Amino acid sequence: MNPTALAEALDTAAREARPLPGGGSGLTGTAEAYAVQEALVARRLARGERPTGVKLGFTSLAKMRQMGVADLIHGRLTDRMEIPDGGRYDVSGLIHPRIEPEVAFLLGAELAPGGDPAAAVAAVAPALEVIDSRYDGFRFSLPEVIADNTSAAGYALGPWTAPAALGGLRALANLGVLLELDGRTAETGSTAAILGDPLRALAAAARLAGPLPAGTVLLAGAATAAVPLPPGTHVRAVVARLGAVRLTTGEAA
Ligand code: 0L1
Ligand code: MG
Repeated sequence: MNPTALAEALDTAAREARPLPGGGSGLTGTAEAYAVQEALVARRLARGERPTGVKLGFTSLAKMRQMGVADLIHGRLTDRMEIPDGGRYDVSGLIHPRIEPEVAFLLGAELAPGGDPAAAVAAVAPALEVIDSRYDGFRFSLPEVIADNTSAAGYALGPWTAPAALGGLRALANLGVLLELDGRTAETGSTAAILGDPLRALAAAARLAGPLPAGTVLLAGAATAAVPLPPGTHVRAVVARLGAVRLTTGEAA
């Protein structure tokens, strides 16, 4: 399938919540896969969506093991994907959503590849990411998941904290992370699972997708494996010292 046709097929799969079979795209290289991702995101922007940031995937061993891959990947975020903190999120139009706890960065200045990530950060926040692979059963090759904008579907951001309030960004290297569904612990972990220190994710994002302009939101990657996200569920993620972020999925029809 050529890149434009695959981008259209992935876009339609997302809009109609009808998954494609994974493994059959014929994509072999990452350059080709990112060209498909760009064409896919361009379709969203042409419908009026606004770019808001970048996300990284497979930044933790738990996620790499869960999905059977070993490479860092990146995708694009848009305003249409943002879920207000504490808000309601309709999952009825999704295929098989999963949710994972993350750390988000807000850039106060441009970050070029090789630039100083700490100097560019305006604030950090606890975050939730909803992923929804457009491939049947979350089964895909690495180029296929890159083409599918790294399964991006939605994200919620908790309160922003300035680095000075943490005594500097080194504090982020090992903070406890909790993911609760309906008040029950679903996953626990540490920010150390994110490349050993989430700040490294920022440097990686600048290298892979930079320069990143001021105002960019970066989802640094999951601190735990992702868990299924059914309708009618209250979700809360807590990152020590950063606080909590919440969402509730709509009831089943
Ligand atoms: O956010 C992520 O970790 C990207 C994951 C992409 C693969 C998946 O669908 O789990
Ligand atoms: Mg993620």
